[in-house]
Amino acid sequence: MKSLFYKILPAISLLLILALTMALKPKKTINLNNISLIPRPVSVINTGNIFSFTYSTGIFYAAKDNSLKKPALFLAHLLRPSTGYPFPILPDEKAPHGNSIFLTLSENTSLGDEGYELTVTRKRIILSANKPAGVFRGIQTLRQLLPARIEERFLQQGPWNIPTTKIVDYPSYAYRGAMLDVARHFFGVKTVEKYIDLMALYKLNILHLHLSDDQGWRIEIKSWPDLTKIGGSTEVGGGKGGYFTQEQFKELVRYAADRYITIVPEIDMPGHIHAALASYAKLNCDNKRKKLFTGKDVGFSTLCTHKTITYQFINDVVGEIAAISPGPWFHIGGDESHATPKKDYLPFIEKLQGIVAAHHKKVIGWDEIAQTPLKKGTMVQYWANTKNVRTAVKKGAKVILSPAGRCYLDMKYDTATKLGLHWAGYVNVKKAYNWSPDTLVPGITKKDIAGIESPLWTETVTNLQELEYMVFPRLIGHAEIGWTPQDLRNWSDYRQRLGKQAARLDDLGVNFYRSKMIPWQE
Ligand code: TNX
Repeated sequence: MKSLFYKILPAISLLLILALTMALKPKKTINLNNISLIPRPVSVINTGNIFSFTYSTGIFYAAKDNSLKKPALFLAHLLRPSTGYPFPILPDEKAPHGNSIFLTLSENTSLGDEGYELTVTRKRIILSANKPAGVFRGIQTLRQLLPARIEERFLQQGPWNIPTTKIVDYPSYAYRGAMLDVARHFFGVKTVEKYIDLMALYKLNILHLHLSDDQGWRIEIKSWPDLTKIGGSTEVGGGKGGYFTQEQFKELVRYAADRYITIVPEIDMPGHIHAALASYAKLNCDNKRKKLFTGKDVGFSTLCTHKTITYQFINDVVGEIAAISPGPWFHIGGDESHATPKKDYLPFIEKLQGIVAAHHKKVIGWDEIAQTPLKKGTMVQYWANTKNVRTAVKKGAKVILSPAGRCYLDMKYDTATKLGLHWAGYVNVKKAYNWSPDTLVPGITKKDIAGIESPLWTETVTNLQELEYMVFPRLIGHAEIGWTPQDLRNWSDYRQRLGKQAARLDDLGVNFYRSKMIPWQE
């Protein structure tokens, strides 16, 4: 007996040593709590392991779901440059074995149009949704689970580890937008595309383009060429302005659609229209062309609402833009028409809604339009007047919330901010984040609200760097307000997560404002 024990002693010791080293070897895990997901998902379960990309990781989608090729391509374009791995895209009926990413459409209608389920195990990533848009939103979550350097566009050092997890996620509000004023200062295709890219990362789905104002007309209208030739030739401060050709506009529409973002075009009427009045004499009541305007005043111009030609003009403009805007909406402006007598404003807006409907679009207008009868399906955008919002809801309209004191990206952060205005107060990062849409306007509840939108007016913003400085990080907070349920949001948790976005924003080359309220980790 004793001799047998001594015989197997070496084997026992070896086993003991093996067991010990295995127990002592640090387990490869990533604490999901150290990872910043914005917007915060509805449900995240940490399953305590890791998945790693390898040279042979492929992106698979079920061949019957050909609509997933687009999100698959987006994912491959994101992953290839920084990892240096080929990430082949392969249609495959069955979920493949081995290290792979699998995109699929499920019948889980509880996820809605943009929800998704993301399951990461040691071997596989499975991303499923009801609609391709949901898969695309889920890709943004996967992206944020990866190290920030994935965003670099040249080869980076691995490893590319992702914590294993199961995430179920969907948005609170269907309309989650940003508005860019390309009229006060013009911003070209490349700038707008970068803006769209950054919106996509935070799951926004609407880009509202403010295409005309007193200082500039920014979209080619073939039947009224002087609108851009003259009206597009300058901007605030007298710079050279610019405009989108219809081809360029279509390119933007496509670029946004590839990211499941809808463009809402706005032609602001009957006020904010001086650039058109400077382009065509016949649009003026006195038949005299106005001089171009390069200042910052608002509320002084109006269309001549009694002239027949005015409605011919509107019909042509709405028709040409509607024809190249696949989204359901056309924004008619309607704000600050101080130069239009009220008795003219009301019938004008009514008539305008009819013209837009004739071109098969639904109207969005700033909150002033609530004073007129509203066609079914019209949405009202709150920026200043809560009474208008309540009136709109009584008339059956849904509202988009853009409260200036919370959402206006052109408001200064604080007294030290050089750019921006402050008529609606200072909007620091906390003030921009720390509010709830469903309690903002007394009498208005969640069912009345389509969503929220953050406008960047550009009287003081002249280039991409300045744009990014005003927009980021405030827009990121708005993106979370639109997506994440109220009971999962609070400032102290959010500021930590926002701080961890710094490296990602740096790698994306974003000139964001380093608010002292945020513990940035660069
Ligand atoms: C108000 S918001 C405006 C814009 C200005 C902005 C400046 C709205 C509907 N009208 O015309 O650019 O304030 O903050």
